Amino acid sequence: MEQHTSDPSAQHPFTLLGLGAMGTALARAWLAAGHPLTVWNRTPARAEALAAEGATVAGTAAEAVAANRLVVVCLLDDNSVRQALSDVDLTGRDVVNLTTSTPGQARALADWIGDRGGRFLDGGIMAVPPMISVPESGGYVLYSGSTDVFEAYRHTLAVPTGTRYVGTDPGFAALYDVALLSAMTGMFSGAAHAFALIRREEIPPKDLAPLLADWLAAMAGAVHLTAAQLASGDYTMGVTSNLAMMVTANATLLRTAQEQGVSTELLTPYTGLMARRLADGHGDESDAGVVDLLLR
Ligand code: FVH
Repeated sequence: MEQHTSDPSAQHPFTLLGLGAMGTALARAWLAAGHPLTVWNRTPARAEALAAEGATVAGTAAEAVAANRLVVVCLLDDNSVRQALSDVDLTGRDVVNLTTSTPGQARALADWIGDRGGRFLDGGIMAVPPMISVPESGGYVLYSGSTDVFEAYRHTLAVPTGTRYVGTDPGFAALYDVALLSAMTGMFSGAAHAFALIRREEIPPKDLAPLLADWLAAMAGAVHLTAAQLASGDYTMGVTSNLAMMVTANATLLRTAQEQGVSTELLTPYTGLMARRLADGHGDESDAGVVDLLLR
């Protein structure tokens, strides 16, 4: 069984389980870089194109895992990973799981694989398939779990996109991943509300889109101040837009929605929390205190 070396130019053989949209993009990146790849997919037809591109196609997950020490997994969800690996001998295997999961699922999977003689590294992919093999796209994979596994394969893992190791806790990659995806969900919900506001007007959505993209990008940097305030416990530190002003402005946002015949259901969860903080006497602070209101 080949041990990966620290030579960044070496092209080591390994196994990839899962040839969905993301698994296929990853496979192509590794094949293009010259890595001998053994692949397996539940639906064999999805492996045909990759066979033509040089991949070795295994008939079963067990066969694929037996072929190499490093096994990268990119399946739909935690359940599919458990199903695919249920009857597979993992002794001496290094499993790198790029399947989206919760922190709890990642930790449990680390134990499950450890109990069966394997080492475990979890990954959270911060990229969509077209960003793979495009370094300037800004994509990367968050990794956490075994430092030894990350160090052993870091050059191989860096082939498709960037890598960021975030700690030995196997749940941390998933936690960072879900934190970023959750923030993205809030951003998309805000954009949906913005498009709804102009929907019945003679304003083409394409006229709003560049303004929206630039404004969101300009505001995104505010998270650094929020982080500093949360760390210090002083939510008045560096405040330029205080909560009292923002809650008054929120009334304008909500009234505009009414005027435009748009539901406020995407806005009110957040504006309601801001109003609660104001009612609790935090008008001179930023909205960082909303974070504390969310903790149960
Ligand atoms: N695609 C994306 O935009 C996102 C970007 C960020 C990261 N995600 C996560 O990556 C994982 C894989 O996503 P995907 O895009 O490859 O997903 P699909 O194209 O739907 O392919 C799913 C693969 O999983 C196989 N599969 C499903 N259930 C099972 C099962 N019970 N046993 C074995 N394999 C299973 C499926 O096989 P098949 O349907 O072709 O037989 C595909 O190979 C995912 O965690 C995203 O959240 C992607």
